[in-house]
Amino acid sequence: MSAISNLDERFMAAAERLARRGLGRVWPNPSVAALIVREESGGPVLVGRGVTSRPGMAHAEVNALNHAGEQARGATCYVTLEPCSHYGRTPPCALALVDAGIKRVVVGMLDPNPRVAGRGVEMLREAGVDVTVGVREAAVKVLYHGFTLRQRRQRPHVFLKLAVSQDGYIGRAGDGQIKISGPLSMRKVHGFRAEHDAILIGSGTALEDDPQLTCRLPGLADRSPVRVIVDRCARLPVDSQLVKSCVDVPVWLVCANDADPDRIRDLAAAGVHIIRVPASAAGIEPSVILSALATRGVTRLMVEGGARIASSFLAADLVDDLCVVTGNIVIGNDGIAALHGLDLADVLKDPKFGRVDAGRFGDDSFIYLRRRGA
Ligand code: AOF
Ligand code: ZN
Repeated sequence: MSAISNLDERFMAAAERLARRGLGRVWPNPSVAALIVREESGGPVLVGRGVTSRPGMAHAEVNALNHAGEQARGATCYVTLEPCSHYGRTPPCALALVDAGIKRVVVGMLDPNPRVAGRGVEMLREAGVDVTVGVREAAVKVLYHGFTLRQRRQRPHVFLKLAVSQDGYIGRAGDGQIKISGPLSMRKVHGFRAEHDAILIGSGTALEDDPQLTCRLPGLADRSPVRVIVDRCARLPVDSQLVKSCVDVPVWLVCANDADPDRIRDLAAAGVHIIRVPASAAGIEPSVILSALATRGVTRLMVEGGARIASSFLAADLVDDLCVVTGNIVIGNDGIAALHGLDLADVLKDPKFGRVDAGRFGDDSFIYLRRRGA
């Protein structure tokens, strides 16, 4: 096995950036990127690159090999996730790499899918290919955290985003949607939406704000995540913005098994996908919601509120990443607290989270935390 070089790190970092662009796009599959590099007398030359296509279509390695053509013979393949070894919807990528004459493969991390889990690397080595595993592994693991959690724990990665005023409120009672964050934060939030498979809010927020929850960045309109509404009693109005647009961007409604059948029928007729789950008087458990979403293929979930949903996910210890944006506004009287039964300042100090980023989006400040050891 050859040692990890600085060049390996650089090509893997480039592959990682490419793979990141596909987040939220190819679920339930992981978004993988592969680069094919030839060692020429003047130094390394990139001859092929590929990313995972939509589910059922080609994997990253095959796209990269097609791009490289005959130039792949004798070259190195940098790939963020272990090449697959199984006949799934596509034949094994490990065999495709061998057949194309790839001489060395550099892998970010092993595939947590039990059908692969090291066998892709074995297949390559048995065919005489030189394989290096674990280049930039910590960074690559972040990309595939949702894919890994879905495989191992039957739940997606959960990213909670909160926007609060300077005095710590998320809105004013009875006032509908209040602008808390400025335009730069909104762009950032829409970027976050594009990187997730699904976005979730509670019915309180859906009724109060009548939001769209789409990604509205120029050129990224097709990157809107599935919109999930936790709505125990199926109260979402058929003439809400969400329902009216559900043919273009899906809406999934998670309601109690005993929710009103007439309401469910009307929503289903309008195109809403209904997910019935067990519920108690206290509501629907976050773990039940996450398992239902994982069953339907969701690997990365963004939670956008309101207070009740955010608190229940935090209290159940089901938040992996947390971003709090503080807008340049004071709400004052009648403010709605960001959380119920929890103090946001305590959550931000909780040692189980580590800070990955903090700074400003224009006039707003933000802090981004991630569960340690994730
Ligand atoms: C790769 N390269 O680009 C991806 C891989 O249903 P299939 O046949 O598409 O297989 C999906 C599985 O393949 C997925 O669960 C994961 O284990 C692996 N994903 N593997 O070699 C890729 N996306
Ligand atoms: Zn594959």
